[in-house]
Amino acid sequence: MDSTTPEALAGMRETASPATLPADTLKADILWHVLYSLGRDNERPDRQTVFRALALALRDRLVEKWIASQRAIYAKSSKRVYYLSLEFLPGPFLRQNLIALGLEKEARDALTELGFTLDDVAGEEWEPGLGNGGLGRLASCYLDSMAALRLPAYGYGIRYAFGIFHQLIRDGQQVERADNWLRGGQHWEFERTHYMHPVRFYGSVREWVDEQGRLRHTLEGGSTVMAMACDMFIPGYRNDYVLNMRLWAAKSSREFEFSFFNTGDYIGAVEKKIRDENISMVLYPNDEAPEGKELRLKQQFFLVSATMQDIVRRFRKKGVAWDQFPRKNVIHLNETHPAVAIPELMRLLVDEELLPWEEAWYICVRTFAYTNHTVLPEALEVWPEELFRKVLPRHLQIIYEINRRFLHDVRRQFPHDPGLLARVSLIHEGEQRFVRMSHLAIVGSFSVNGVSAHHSNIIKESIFNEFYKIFPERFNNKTNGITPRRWLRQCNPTLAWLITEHIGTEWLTDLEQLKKLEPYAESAGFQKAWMEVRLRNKQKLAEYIHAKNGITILPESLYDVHVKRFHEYKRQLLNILHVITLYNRIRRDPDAGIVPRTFIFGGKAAPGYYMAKHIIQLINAVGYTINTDPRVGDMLKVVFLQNYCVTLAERIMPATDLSEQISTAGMEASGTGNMKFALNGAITIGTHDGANIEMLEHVGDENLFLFGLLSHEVEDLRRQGYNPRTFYETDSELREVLDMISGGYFSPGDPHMFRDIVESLLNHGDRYMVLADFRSYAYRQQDAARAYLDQPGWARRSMLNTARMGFFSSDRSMGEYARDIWGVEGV
Ligand code: OX2
Repeated sequence: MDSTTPEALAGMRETASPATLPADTLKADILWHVLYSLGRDNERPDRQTVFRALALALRDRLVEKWIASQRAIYAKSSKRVYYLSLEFLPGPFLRQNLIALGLEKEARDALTELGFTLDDVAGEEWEPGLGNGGLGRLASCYLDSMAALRLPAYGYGIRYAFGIFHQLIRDGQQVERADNWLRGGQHWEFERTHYMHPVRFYGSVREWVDEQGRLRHTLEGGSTVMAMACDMFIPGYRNDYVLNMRLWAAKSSREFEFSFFNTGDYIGAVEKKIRDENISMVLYPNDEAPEGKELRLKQQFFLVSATMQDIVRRFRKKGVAWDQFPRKNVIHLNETHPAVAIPELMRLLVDEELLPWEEAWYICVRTFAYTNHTVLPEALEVWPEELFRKVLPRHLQIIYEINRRFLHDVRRQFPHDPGLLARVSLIHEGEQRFVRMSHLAIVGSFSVNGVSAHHSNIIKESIFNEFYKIFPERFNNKTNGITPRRWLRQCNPTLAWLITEHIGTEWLTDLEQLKKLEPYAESAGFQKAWMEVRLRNKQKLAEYIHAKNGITILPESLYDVHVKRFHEYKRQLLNILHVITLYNRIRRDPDAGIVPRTFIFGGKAAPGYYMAKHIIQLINAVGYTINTDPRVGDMLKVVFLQNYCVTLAERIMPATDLSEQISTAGMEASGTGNMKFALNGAITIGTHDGANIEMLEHVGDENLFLFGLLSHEVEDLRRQGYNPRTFYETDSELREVLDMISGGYFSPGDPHMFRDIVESLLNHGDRYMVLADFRSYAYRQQDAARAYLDQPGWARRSMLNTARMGFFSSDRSMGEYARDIWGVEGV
């Protein structure tokens, strides 16, 4: 057998240990599940049925290991980590689970005997899109690494019935369709129908004095919804350790239904049920722009309340005093979305456990840790006080008390800065009052971290500078990472195998081992093999594009890829301005010697984000014009791939030459797509932003194309009064491009179609400094093209990118969190 094939790769089972259920019964198990779990004829099962049965057979193996892992955590009485996130973006599970369990080869064999291929069967899986983008995907990479490191950890989130919408492109525009990911059945999870926690909203607070003369608070009235646990398993890589991602689904409370039924209001009872279960119905599709809707606040508290009940239940089993709580538990807040956990723990301790406030607070601030993921002002979460009072009246009182005591301390520490109190207050005062969730999270946590060195510095120096002065010891950095199991081993099996052939398999759990590839960077033979693998990956993507978009692209062309959420700060617009520039150069001189390029775009825009959607439309319009212009031929192609998601990312990463990471400096907290591309051997063109800066330090500046303003230059320019028009007036190529867009060149049927975009640049201040960075971007793109012409040079750069990405493993990130923040070790 050809040793470079994925099949051969699947054959390596270097550290595999026997499952309790033997591997060689996989086929029999599949057939068993076809008949007994799915109720289908197992003589000729169809592909979907086989997929589901295989998933169930794997779940059997996962659950055994999960029970064993839970017992081990319990036996060691370990401190537990609770990772709370409103979003998880796990991607398809099948291949990942097969790899972790060491069962890829067995699965291929079993499926072959049943007349299927693994590729076909894996294609049947619909990924759970329970996140918007980077934040949710990071949470999933982290769970994978927590499992790899055998950490005593749990992921907690919401099982939305509808995840992030499915994106279609119709007439060049984004159209949203509901993502009914559960319609195919729930083969990976266990629904704990017997296992529910009540969650209470609304109502009013009654104050009373008990026999001991204590002031007590009791919530009266309100409405109760049940949270049902749904467990999904996250296996560690070949280590027999399995973690649990517990997602809560809303169920109507029985008592209520019965009381309605008894009074004969049947339809009323059903309506109530539907209203209650709406809580976990849909993920809000806004990335970095909180929606501020009541239902969203209810989702947040729903997750928090149910999870806290779980945590307290487990803690109580230990039978130790409450002051031991922080020694036994750490609760990590992924962004501020679950920050109402802080007042919720206070409520439990003060109102229910009757601890004195000071003691309760002491426990609280030793339990919580908070990760900030953004500095965009519009993304910092705030809630109108009125809404908060309506939904969570007791929690608002508690937040006020936290704030009163906090401001009292600040006043003592900084007596000569009266304005400071208003700036750090948990409440924004003004015509309307708002609860500032980031302030709550900082005041209530012992650790506050950013997600790249650059971002963590910005936090300390600007947005949270005053908190940094108050609590300097709380602030720290934990640079993001990605899991090499999914983002190299799984998505790029042939490259993974080539690497393994040369340096062994240790890189899978110790990514720094990739350094051992460096000596091969000069070897002509290895370069050739490397580029062959890459070309094959590019051919596969070309086939996919042909099938999906009907566009023929040259696999030898430079694949220049920009995939991520659409947001103005991510500057897909800057990219398309450059595309048009190249187009104009070709129009002027078809023999200009332009390096053939394929521009690939993908990403979703929030349904209500007008400008982002408009930019998607512009890209598609430009693509149509260029792809159908006979003067251009194979020199330039523009492709928009619809419905960017984890599954699609897995196809794209291995086939990319140039990775676009071009946010306005200071705006992208970290980025993680940047890491996935580079790990697969793409070269980055990017700004001095987020983790790009650390990537530069690791891969070296010959191997990465940096350009554009630095963060402080962006700020200086803004302060001095940035005038985008000067760039328009002085740069004739840029002017031509903008005139074409506003003049209807790409929208002949409706010449005004894209005027707003040009307006935003020229007459509305160009907030994201697209024009200021245009020329340096265009120059750097020329460098990239020139570098691509030297294929051996490109191969060397590509390999060095992969070889030097070890630092960006999520195993490293999780190791740092475990050691520096959580104080836990592997079980
Ligand atoms: C994203 C950030 O925009 C991105 O830079 C980062 O890599 C990712 O989180 C993971 O840390 N919502 N999404 C993000 O921040 C918020 C808020």
